[in-house]
Amino acid sequence: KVPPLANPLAEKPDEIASNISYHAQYSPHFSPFKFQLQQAYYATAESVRDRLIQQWNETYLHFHKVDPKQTYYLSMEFLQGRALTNAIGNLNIQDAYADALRKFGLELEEITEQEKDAALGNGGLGRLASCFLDSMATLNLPAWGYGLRYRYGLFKQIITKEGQEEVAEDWLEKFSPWEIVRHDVLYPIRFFGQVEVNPDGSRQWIGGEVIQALAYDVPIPGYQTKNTISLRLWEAKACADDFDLFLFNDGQLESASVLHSRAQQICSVLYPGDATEGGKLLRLKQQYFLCSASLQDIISRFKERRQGPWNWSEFPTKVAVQLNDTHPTLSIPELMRLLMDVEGLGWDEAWAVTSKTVAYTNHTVLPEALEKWSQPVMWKLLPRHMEIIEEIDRRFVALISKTRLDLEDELSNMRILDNNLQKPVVRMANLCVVSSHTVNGVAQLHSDILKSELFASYVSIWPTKFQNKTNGITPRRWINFCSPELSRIITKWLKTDKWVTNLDLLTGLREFADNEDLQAEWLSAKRANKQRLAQYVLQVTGESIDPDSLFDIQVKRIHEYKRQLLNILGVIYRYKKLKEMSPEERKSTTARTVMIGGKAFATYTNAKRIVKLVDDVGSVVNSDPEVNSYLKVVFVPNYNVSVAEVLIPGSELSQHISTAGMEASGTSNMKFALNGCLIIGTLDGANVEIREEIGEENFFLFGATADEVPRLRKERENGLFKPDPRFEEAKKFIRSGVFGSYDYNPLLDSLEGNSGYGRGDYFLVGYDFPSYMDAQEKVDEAYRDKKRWLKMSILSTAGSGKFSSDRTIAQYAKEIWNIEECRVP
Ligand code: DL6
Repeated sequence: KVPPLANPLAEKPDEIASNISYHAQYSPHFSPFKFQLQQAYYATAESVRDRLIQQWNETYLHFHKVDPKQTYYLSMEFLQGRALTNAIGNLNIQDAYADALRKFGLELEEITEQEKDAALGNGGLGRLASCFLDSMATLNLPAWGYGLRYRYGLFKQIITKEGQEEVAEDWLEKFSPWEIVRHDVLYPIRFFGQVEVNPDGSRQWIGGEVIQALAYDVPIPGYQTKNTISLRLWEAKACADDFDLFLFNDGQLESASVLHSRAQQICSVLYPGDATEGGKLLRLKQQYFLCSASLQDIISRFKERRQGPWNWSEFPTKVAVQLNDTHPTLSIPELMRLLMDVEGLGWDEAWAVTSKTVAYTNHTVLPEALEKWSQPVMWKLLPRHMEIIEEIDRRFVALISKTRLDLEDELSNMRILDNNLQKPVVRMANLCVVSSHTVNGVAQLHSDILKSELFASYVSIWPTKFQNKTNGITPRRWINFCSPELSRIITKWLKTDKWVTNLDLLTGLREFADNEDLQAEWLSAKRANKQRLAQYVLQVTGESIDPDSLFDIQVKRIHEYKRQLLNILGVIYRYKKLKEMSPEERKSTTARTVMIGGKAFATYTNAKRIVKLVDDVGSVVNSDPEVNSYLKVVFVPNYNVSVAEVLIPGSELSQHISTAGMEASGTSNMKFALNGCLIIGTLDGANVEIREEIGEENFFLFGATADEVPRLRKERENGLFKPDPRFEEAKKFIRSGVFGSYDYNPLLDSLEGNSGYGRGDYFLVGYDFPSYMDAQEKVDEAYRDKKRWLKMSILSTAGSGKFSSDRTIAQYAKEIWNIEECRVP
């Protein structure tokens, strides 16, 4: 018997249970009268969604009425992870939902486990965007996210005997209860075609093919506030009359729906392979699709909120557009086009509006990640935008030639267009720097490098344009919900739960770092998290790991600059030494479980070799009875947000060991530190600031510094590098074939030679190896002193306050966007 839907704002378990049963019966997605875990998940999610919709609509109306300046965060990636735990946590109704589900004989945890991760992102940049949305909502800021509704998220990683295999991740296999399609929000998006000059000299882009962008909205609830903002994801759709019924009836089934399948391709996957021309064109289409749909939507909202005539100079006082890296750069020429060709503004007026509206965040200095698009491809796909880009470039050259003769020599590198005859390209980062009012890096060291190296020439023209905004993470997902027991202890000792929205309060733990009672509680919470992690590892790999050993974790995208290779070479050396020890000697060592996880881009061969090596080392070490009670090595497959939520709380040591100067910030370092995990790391990205905050005595530092790296590379080129014998021994051990018959020579060869990106040990693994091994010895020693380790762990959490994304977003709001809180009453 199903009671009618009770109050969607229900808080009592009985009412909630009746909402759940209502959805099970009247929002059916399965055969009737079945209520197993899947059905229960969808019904539970829908009951939570009712509540979100209520708050969401109120937020929408409130923003509409107040008409504040609003930020639009444009990103090709959002790594949202699961939504259910987060939603009921932010709404503070976990206990009521747990009680309600118990009435059906179900546990909340088993229901939340049913949800597939929304993995519409690749790594740090995408997860940052999702943490930012949580903070924007929590801080009651008028802000929205815009992205793409990829049919398949980031691939699922399967580890086989051959190494990593990629399988499409079907996050929409059934459906997502968190998205609402807005059938009334639809914009035309043109590709190809030509530019026509009107009799009055104005220009118009016509012809080509037109598809539609359809809005899907995902609610983003703030923590303990009514404010619920939107993540608007665009889906590509062909127009109904693009289906050629005549051809279809004539048996030409595929030709009949060419535009439908082209539209489908646009949002099929995140980062389609770009080795081919077709792949490159598809990526460019995706980027333009996001930019055009979002800007048409932003302009339409700007108009809708104006009563009576408006002045376009008002636009930047109502709209801030933040470009999450260069992927949405086409927003710049698209906004210019819409303002000039559709709204009839002149160049100067359109340029003033655009450059006061758009700001750009850089997330990398890696040369291969700095986007450059082929000019011929751009002319073909976006002819009007290329005209506009050429004009921006021409005006920039004129400005420098007129006012800054001293920059003449640097001008060719500063220009937006690289007119190299063989391969003319558009440099997207340069277009962003020239056109944005603000450019920021994501950690102090990275922002300094941008100013002194990558964008140095621009700094003297626009000294105030460049800022730093050190990244942050949301404390809700990354401790409060994923480590409830540790959170409860923090609340108990701080005598307040306000730290969840004011993370600086964690410094209050410092005075208790030596307290034996706190240490005992801390130990027991960490131990429970380690047991949960051990259970997970057993379930996904079949490997049983010992919660009494030190849990040492490195999880992130696999990349040579992140140096998972340094980690595994260290493990190999350790294994060799353990083999050489007597059984008695082994007993005095610190037992460790090393876990490494992360996905390698499908075409990045060396990264895939690293995955294979880690897995092979694991197979040998874990089955070696002499050693496996002192060392285990696990490759954790398919690392994603939900896996991180289990790994991070159970970690004790985490590795952030990139070549200095190459990791823009890192955000997992912040998540680990917040969870009382100690860091072994280089002075790179946000490690520098984390170490400052938690104290250098609580951080295991090693390696060259960023300003030493160029000299060290030069010395190596000149044959001056003398490898440490331990490094040579580890490589030789791999070459001896101990870890199987796979050919590791190409990987090891990348560590030899004198120079070259990806060769000649460009990432300085050999140079940093000895100091890394010395730091690892200090880790072993510290871990043997349980009290000391616990104190360091507490101090790590206590020093993590700065790394809340609430702090980062408050700084963006004040120092870049100039927006203010707009709280729903
Ligand atoms: O800013 C978020 C995140 C940083 O923490 C990482 O250090 C950085 O590697 C990452 N960058 C990218 C680059 N993608 N592109 N282009 O993901 O950003």
